[in-house]
Amino acid sequence: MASYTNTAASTQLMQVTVPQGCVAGQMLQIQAPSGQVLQVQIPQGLGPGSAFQVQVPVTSAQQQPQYAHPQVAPDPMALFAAVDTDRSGSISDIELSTALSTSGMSFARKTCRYLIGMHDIDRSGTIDCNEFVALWNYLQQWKQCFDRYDVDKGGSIDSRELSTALSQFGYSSLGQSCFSSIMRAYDDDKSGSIGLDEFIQLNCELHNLTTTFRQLPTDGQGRATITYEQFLQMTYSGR
Ligand SMILES: [Ca+2]
Ligand SMILES: [Ca+2]
Ligand SMILES: [Ca+2]
Repeated sequence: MASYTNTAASTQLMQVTVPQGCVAGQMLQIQAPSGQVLQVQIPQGLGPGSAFQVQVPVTSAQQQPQYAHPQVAPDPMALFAAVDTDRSGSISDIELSTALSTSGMSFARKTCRYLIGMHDIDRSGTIDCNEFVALWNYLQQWKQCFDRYDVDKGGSIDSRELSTALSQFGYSSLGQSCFSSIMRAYDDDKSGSIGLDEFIQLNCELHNLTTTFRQLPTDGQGRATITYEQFLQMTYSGR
């Protein structure tokens, strides 16, 4: 399934073939030559049998630099119990924010609400223990993906790192001004770079908007003619 090309002393390109039954945007688990298990997102426009390349570490996990955040992830069940202090069996967006910050991840309330909406299976407006475990696993996959593109290990994704990430996710045709607009739109705290919460929100919404656009009839060169109403509808439904 994989072949390798050396690009630098510590990383190399690994070719990944999309397995049957998988679709663009889905996360795949791959094993790097270093033995590390990584999560990669299938780029837009690719289906089963298509191949794409990802940059992977060649050094072993033991030789990797230490990250700012703890490497030993806490048990999500214990974390849930610690945050659900009134033992109601569910946690709100504020409590989710606390749970994440306890484990070294500072998440904006907006992203906490977004994550709750995505994992609130019974539509109660809050997250129960089972929903939290699913949410936690989802976050861990994004954290691994984020760390891979945070090349300087500074804990945030700068414009160069984001450009590499989006290009490898299949958004290679974005012009500079479009790219800058996206970066500005998701840099909620105006830090000039993209944090993990901003990175998740950016990728989920960009994926949804792209999927919505691809459903429109196009002229074969990626151009679609849409009405004002269609434009508003696709923008808001994709967020
Ligand atoms: Ca719920
Ligand atoms: Ca960085
Ligand atoms: Ca930011």
